[in-house]
Amino acid sequence: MTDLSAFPITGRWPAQHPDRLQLYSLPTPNGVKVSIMLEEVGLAYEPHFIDIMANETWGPEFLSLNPNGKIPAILDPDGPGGQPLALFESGAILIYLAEKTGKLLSTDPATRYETIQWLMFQMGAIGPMFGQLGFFHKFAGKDYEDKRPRDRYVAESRRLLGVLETRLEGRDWIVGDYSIADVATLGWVRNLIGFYEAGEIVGFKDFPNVAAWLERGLARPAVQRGLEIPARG
Ligand SMILES: N[C@@H](CCC(=O)N[C@@H](CS)C(=O)NCC(=O)O)C(=O)O
Repeated sequence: MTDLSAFPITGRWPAQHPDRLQLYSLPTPNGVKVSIMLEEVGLAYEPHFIDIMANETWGPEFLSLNPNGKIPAILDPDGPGGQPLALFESGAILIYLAEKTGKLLSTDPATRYETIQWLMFQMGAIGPMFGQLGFFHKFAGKDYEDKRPRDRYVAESRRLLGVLETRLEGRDWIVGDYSIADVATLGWVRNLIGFYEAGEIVGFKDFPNVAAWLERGLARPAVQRGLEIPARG
């Protein structure tokens, strides 16, 4: 039987199935990347709901796995060399799971780098910019009198949607077949026009390729399942 007791996070969120990959997450746009990926590749895993509103990522147990205090994070009992591997940063986790399972990341070197490039585009641009727009449009920042920060993130989000729109011209998916680049990006675009209620302010109707791609992605059963995981415990 696998023993994960050397990892303090398992003291706070015990593994009922220590032989399975442990997922510490929440269904936010960053969290669902990993749950969607796990549903897509069919690995056995055990999800743990981490309540960020209750600051659970800032306790010593969570910080012992991710010193940056953010979901998602994983602990794979069967990592490289059969040893446990703890990992944070959703982009790194997606690459790890793709390589572990041989799914959703091409082995053709050029296509592989192209996919990682678009994954990084999500990590470095789409996520941070859409996230700031959410803050200034829907959350605490919406009450700020000075609208320049909000306008800046509206303009930048709209510009990024334009990049995606051009990229998706004549394509079903961001790079070749459905890949981790799509897995990373779907939840963010869905959130922008859904939970953040920013569809109108960014003019989402001007991006029909992105809308069609989002619909294609959301039609995948694994995506639908992943969007609800982890369920609140
Ligand atoms: N770059 C990180 C970002 C993760 C992130 O921002 N997670 C948010 C939820 S979407 C979080 O845990 N926030 C909790 C907090 O900051 O207190 C990744 O992609 O994994």
